[in-house]
Amino acid sequence: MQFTKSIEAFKKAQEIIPGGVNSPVRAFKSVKMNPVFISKAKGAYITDIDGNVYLDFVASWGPLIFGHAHDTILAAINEAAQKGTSFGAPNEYETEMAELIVDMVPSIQKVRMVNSGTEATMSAIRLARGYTKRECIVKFAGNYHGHGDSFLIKAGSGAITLGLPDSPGVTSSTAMDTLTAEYNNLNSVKALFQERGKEIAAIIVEPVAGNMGVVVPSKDFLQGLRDICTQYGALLIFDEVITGFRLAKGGAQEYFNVMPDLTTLGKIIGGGLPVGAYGGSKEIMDMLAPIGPVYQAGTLSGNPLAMAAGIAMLKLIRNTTDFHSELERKAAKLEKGILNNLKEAGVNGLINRVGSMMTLFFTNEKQITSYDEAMKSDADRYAKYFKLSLENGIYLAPSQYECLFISYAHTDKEIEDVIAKNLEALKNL
Ligand code: HOZ
Repeated sequence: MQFTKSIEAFKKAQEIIPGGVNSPVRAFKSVKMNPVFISKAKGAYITDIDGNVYLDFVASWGPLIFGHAHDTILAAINEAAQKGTSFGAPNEYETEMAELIVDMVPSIQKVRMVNSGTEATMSAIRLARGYTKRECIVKFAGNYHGHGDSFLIKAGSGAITLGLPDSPGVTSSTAMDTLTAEYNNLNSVKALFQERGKEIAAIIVEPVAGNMGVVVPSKDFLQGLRDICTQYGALLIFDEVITGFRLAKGGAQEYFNVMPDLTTLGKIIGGGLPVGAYGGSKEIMDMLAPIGPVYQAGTLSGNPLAMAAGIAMLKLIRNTTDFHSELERKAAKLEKGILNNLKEAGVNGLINRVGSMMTLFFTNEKQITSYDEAMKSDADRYAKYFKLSLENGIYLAPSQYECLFISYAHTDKEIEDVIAKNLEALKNL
């Protein structure tokens, strides 16, 4: 495989864009490669500017759950674009989108649209603070909620990938209001509440962690968080930017049957366009301006193109009766195939998976249930595996600490092909 044009493009980009990228993890630093520049994508495949075609398991970090450039979503965007690209004024797309979200996500009665998952989480904790009149939040080591200041404390995703889980530029007073607990460890949460329960506005959690690699919540963890929040009068925020609509029509809250007070959404509800949202009960959401005192705004919020794409996406999900069962079936098939391959190749590793999100960890650990355990993985081995996979025409996340996403566009034949190529890569590590 030739990467000549991507190498040139990266050189040029680095001169005028910090690190040559607009989001750090894209730079392929942790996999020690030159990033590939993408020219186009359709269905389950993406193509780089050298003409290399890859079977894609990143799916723009999750949202393209029906594959790239789906005809129905393209038609919706095209139709909306003919009528104008931005109004900065109320439009009926927004109400239709809100109706779909309220209908599908069990705990949401009212929802506010924003432009990214980061905006959604930043706004959700402001709302939680305004509602409870308390200042601290609890987050979990290795969870990632976008790049808002309050969340760049022991953060996952690109922050772990680059070894920068705490960022300079976050003031010490902001950092002091973020208390960190251990994922899957209710005692670590209880200890924080016993000491500072009256100051804690909210717990924010990825109901399935997807930014330290996939880490599955233990049976009692999410319900335990619900109980602690109820006991202390704090709000429970599920960051469903990844899990929303992916694990079930109603996201992780439906999948695990645990209801948060606030939910943050992103990615999938834009059908690949920039979008985010946060929602909850009428009582809490009505604290927002213009009804209530908590301020949050945005010219592009509820943008007609993003709404049209998101509406088309949510309708596709809602109307495809075998959607989640098919994702589950294909993902289970891939998981089983890779686990057999690990044995056959004699490589130490394990897979964490919930529904269509999974991570193959190269590790000697028996299980990965927390940030500390995830950090013991062999990121160098992943880098080698990534390179071999890429050269075999398989596009994986360029970091050990991200997810592999199955989409409805992946066929059984493609999954079988990937399993065969995976064995080859594992044997060559
Ligand atoms: N883990 C991030 C999304 N959940 C990766 C996307 C990015 O940082 O660009």
